[in-house]
Amino acid sequence: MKKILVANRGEIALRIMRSAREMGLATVAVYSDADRLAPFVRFADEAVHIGGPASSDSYLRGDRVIEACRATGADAIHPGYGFLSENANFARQVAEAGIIFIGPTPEAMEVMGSKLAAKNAVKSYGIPLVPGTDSAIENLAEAIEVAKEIGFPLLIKASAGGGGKGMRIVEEASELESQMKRAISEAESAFGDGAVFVERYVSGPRHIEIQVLADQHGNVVHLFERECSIQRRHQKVVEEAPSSVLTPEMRDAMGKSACDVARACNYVGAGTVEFLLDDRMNYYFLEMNTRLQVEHPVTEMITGVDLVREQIKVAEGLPLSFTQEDLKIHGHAIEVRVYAEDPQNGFLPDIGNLKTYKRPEGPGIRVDDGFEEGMDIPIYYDPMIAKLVTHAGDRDQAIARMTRAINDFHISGVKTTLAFGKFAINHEAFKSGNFDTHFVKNFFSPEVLDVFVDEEARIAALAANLFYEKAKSANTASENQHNPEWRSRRN
Ligand code: MV4
Repeated sequence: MKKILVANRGEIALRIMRSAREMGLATVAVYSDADRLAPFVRFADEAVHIGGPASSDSYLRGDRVIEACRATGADAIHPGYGFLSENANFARQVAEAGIIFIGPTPEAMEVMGSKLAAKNAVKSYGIPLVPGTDSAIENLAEAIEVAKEIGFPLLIKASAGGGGKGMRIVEEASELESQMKRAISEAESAFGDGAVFVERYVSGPRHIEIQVLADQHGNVVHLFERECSIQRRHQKVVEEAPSSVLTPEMRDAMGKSACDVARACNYVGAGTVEFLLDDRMNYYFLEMNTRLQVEHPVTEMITGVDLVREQIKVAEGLPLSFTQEDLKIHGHAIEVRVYAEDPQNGFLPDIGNLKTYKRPEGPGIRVDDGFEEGMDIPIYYDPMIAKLVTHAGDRDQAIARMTRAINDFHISGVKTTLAFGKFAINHEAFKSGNFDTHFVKNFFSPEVLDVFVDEEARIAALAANLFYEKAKSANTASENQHNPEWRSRRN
């Protein structure tokens, strides 16, 4: 492998190319009209324009991506996340074109893309599953039969869904028929596959996922968990590693289960196995994501492993260079996603120009982003501006470091979720570790940010006043240099 094409954009394209370059590989970017001036395009050794700003005209055009590979002589494609990353047909076309797809086989992607196929694949491995059906429910009589066993509330899920798409809660028997009908017709129109199944509804669960790595020689390891319960409408907001509730024994058991899920589909590369953890610390396998995930940096921070580098080595056919026993957890890492959204106005995307964009710096801080000061945030894609990651010796220090990093992240021109992140990680429930997937719903309302936003306004006013006083006494003494007010008002 000599040259890698990255079929993605923004922060993840940049992040992948950095590892590729460190490995001595040449890099090719593909870009849309909207990304002509983006840092990832400039960073690449070569760049190929593949179409208009809409994803469907560019980043989702597998044919143009493969053509760009041919034109540049790239011998591998890294799909990043989103876009074509979990498209089994694309992976197949890539292989047929004689290009290496940096990821699992199309077959593994297909098995895990179908929640029912996934359940059946792992059946013989003794992995805990939420009580429910393992084949499509076709009619009401069947649903009533299952409901009698598992009770209410229950959850109807689309087999082709995932990531929260195509789920319906049924509170009582009288709703079962209408909800079934709706779920089936929704699944048909959304995924072209009307297969639905039923599970017991686990209320107030935690979302814990395990990072796995598998090579082409049958070696599978896990790189511990990420706690991802702090999410809003299935969009993760804060992720951390390790989880503050897992005992070493639980971690071991869930890690082994995750490796078994990977084995069950002959997985190759980096993947993530999602589990629910209920209030009695029972865990259940939910689904496997067959890609590198947005939140992979927290795992990199606590393990010291460069996951993209490992993905590339595995795709080249090299065996993993470490065993499970070699892997240890070092300290604690937290990621806060910074979106160009207004948390005080229903998280509406607030695209525009990044008038000010100053990143926090210092030990234990990592910022994965794809923007620079003065750039416009395009309306066509995900409104994530940056992933802010802190790493420290323990969880309390990682929280303190994140708070400091958020305070030192200066963005103007667009509204961001920075204050929301600060609210979340400093909330009593987060600090204590006692929270679940309902955190945002339970604790967040737009007013809770007033204190943070006001605080910023106060500091700005104070700074302006200090500046004014200093200018006024510029040719006299410098008594304002250690203004005690300034110190006491800092947070
Ligand atoms: C569940 C569940 C409760 N009970 N399944 C949402 C994402 C998808 N991976 C599966 N999801 C859920 N499945 C049963 N049987 C609750 C969720 C869920 C959830 C899971 C993880 C993170 C956030 C969530 C938010 C709402 C619901």
